Parts: sequence; C-alpha cells; structure tokens
Amino acid sequence: VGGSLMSLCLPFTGVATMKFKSPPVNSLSLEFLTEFSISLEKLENNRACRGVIITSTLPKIFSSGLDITEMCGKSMEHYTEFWRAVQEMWLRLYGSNMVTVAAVNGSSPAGGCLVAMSCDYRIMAENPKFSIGLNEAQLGIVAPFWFKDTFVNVVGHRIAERSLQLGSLHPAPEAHKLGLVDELVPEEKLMERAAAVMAQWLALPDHARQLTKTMMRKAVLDRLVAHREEDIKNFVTFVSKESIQKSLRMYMEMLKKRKS
Ligand code: CO8
Repeated sequence: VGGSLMSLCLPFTGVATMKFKSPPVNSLSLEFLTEFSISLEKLENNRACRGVIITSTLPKIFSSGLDITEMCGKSMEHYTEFWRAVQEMWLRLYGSNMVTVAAVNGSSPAGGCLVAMSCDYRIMAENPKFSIGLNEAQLGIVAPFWFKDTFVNVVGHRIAERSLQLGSLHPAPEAHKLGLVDELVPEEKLMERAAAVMAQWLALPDHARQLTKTMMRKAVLDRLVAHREEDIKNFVTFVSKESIQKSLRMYMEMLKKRKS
C-alpha cells in the first residue's frame, strides 16, 4: 500500500513501517502531507496495526521540513489549504493511539523535527553530520505555538527556549545530550533497534498505554483544536507579508548558493 511519496508495509507483526520517499529531500509539500495523513488514518483504523516506525528511504535526510516553495508566492487560499494540512498531519501523529517510533536516519530540520518529536520515541543515526532542531528563527520565521509546545514536552522549557530563539540545528550527539532524541545507534543498526524498541512498547496492554499517552498529550492537542482557525489566519497573515516572503526567498537562494 501507499502512494509514490511513501512506502508502507504492514506484515503480520502488527507493526507498520512508513518510509518517506520524496526526493530530493522529503520536504513536506501539500501533496506529501495529505498522503501522510491519509496513511496514518488508514493505519489508525486498522485494528491489526498497533505501531508504526517512521523513517526515510533517502540516505542522508529524514525530512527537510515544510516545503518552502508552498509558502512562497502562492495565494491566500493556497496558504490556508497548506496550513490546514500541516495541522492535520500533526493532530493525527501526535494524537495517534498507535506506538510511534521515529528512526531518524538523516537530517531533520524544522517540520522534519516536528514529525520526529511527535512520535513516542526517537532513535537517530549517530552520524554527527546529521542534525535536528527547530531552526525556524534562522529563516526569519517563528515556530507556531504547537511546534513549541511539542518541543517543550520533549526537552523541557529551558532547552526549548534557548534552542528556539537561536534556531539551533543540533548535531546528533548534541541532540541526544539534550534529550531531543532518545538514543543514538550506528546507522546500519537503526531499523533493527527501532523494531526492538517497538516490541518493548507493544509488550504493554494497549489500553493503559493509550490512556497514559492521552493524559500526557491532550492539553497540547486540545489547544490547537480550540484555536485551529485562528492559527490558520495567523499563518496566512504572517506568511503573506512582503518581509517574510523576502526572508523565505533569500533563504532558498542561500540553499542554492551553498550547493554550488
Ligand atoms: N523546501 C523546499 N525545498 C527544499 C527544502 C525545503 N524545506 N529543503 C531543501 N530544498 C531544496 C533545495 O533548495 C535544493 O533545490 P535545488 O536542487 O533546486 O537547488 C534541493 O532541495 C536539495 O537541497 P540541498 O542541495 O540543500 O541538499 P543537501 O543534501 O545538501 O541538504 C538539507 C539537505 C540539510 C535538508 C538542506 O536542504 C536544508 O537545510 N534545507 C532547509 C531545511 C529547512 O530549513 N527547512 C525549514 C522549512 S520551514 C518549516 O519546516 C516550519 C515552518 C513553520 C511555519 C512558520 C510560520 C511562517
């Protein structure tokens, strides 16, 4: 199952593996986010599925975050639709009843970091060239409150405050020290370790684990649900500003220049 952007397999173990495959960098476009949410919904509704491991088919990148081209030079209607899709993905993933394990096998900035942080457990390849974090401030944009809430719930207020203001991208060893990822393993051991962690989490009765997860995450999920339309309006107003458009264009140019 699964479309062109991700491959999905659910063998008899009750554990699905979702592999992002949207080259060159697994950026979260509207199309990608829509497929991601639909895949999650299908798994959620499949009683045979109790857990999902999320990883990437690309060798050095987990996900480069939100597709910046979706936020540049588009209509208000497009920004609205795009942002609703980002919210939808997060609500589904952060609120999932399944056990979710991120096998972070490459860099994972911004929205990529959000995806990883929304899982129950994060295992990252120990390569210091791979980094993860909410670098929005570096792009001249501000991480939305629910990105921040998710971050705080993972690393605590102080680390989140410093890292968010600086827009830090933490190399894997540092991310581990900060608690942003739960463990580091050699890249070739990543999937094997993810399966072992999954088995450990699935050894518990689903019901108690699910209620506990809800208890820990509900306040943060409810906050977005209650302010969803307002959050869309804020995003659309913010991203439509000429100064923000300019920052995003400059950032894209910087990415291209860096390459040459
Ligand atoms: N969106 C769109 N295109 C991208 C993105 C992206 N996020 N990231 C990279 N690309 C493009 C590059 O421009 C490049 O295009 P081209 O081939 O046409 O020149 C191509 O993908 C390949 O990129 P690189 O050559 O840079 O590939 P590398 O393997 O050298 O590096 C990285 C991969 C590390 C992922 C690097 O590309 C990178 O750092 N990308 C930027 C990541 C980033 O900063 N993402 C933040 C997105 S913003 C977000 O997720 C949250 C926003 C919240 C909204 C706030 C309210 C406004």
